[in-house]
Amino acid sequence: MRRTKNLSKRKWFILFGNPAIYFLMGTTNAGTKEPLALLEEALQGGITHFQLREKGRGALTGDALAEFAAECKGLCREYGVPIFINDDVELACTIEADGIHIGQDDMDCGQVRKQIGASMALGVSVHSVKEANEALTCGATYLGMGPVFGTRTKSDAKPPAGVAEIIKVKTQYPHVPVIGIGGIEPGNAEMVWRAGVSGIAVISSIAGAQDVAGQIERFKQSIPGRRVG
Ligand code: 3NM
Repeated sequence: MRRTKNLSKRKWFILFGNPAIYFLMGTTNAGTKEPLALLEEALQGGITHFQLREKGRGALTGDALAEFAAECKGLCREYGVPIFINDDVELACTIEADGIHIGQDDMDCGQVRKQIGASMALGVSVHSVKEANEALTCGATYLGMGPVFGTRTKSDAKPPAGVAEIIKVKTQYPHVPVIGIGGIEPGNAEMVWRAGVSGIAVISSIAGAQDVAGQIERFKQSIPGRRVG
């Protein structure tokens, strides 16, 4: 069912209050599906967060990307789901996204916080307590940590790291939302939840599913204590 919510009035600090099923996608992840149709299937299926991550061969750029991003935002608004933009401050500001996500090699995190101001959420990929500390010092709202498992989606991904560093970061910063990413599927998600994450971020296991809504339901059932049936 569609819900219309004014997310601009929503403060970022409650963005990860409930377990998050955070879907990442760009046009190059949609396979044979029409990208916006795939996003809408995922929204209907109950994703809680969306990140536009437009990467790889054939990725949209310039006006085409801005137009696609605005369409994604419109759809996300209809379902009351916050939209994040990967790596592109200008695009995030142009479409007034709810947040931006950057990696360690992308941009200086403090500089990004200055550019986006205080009200936009900032996600930063980190791999250690040290990087977590640096990201939080320059104003990160949440941390992404991965790859937990092997992934073929990100060509320059580091070796699989499991959940050990996630547990260390959560021990040091229990109140900071951490999102696990990389090779997460319904069958291996439980150990990620048990490491204390606020959410799991997924590309291929949702984008490539025949039954997108069914797959999202399986992810929901992987949340300890939330199993249904
Ligand atoms: N970042 P899939 S792994 C975008 O380790 C991304 O920071 C990673 O895709 C990291 O769910 C990754 O298909 C790819 O494995 C996630």
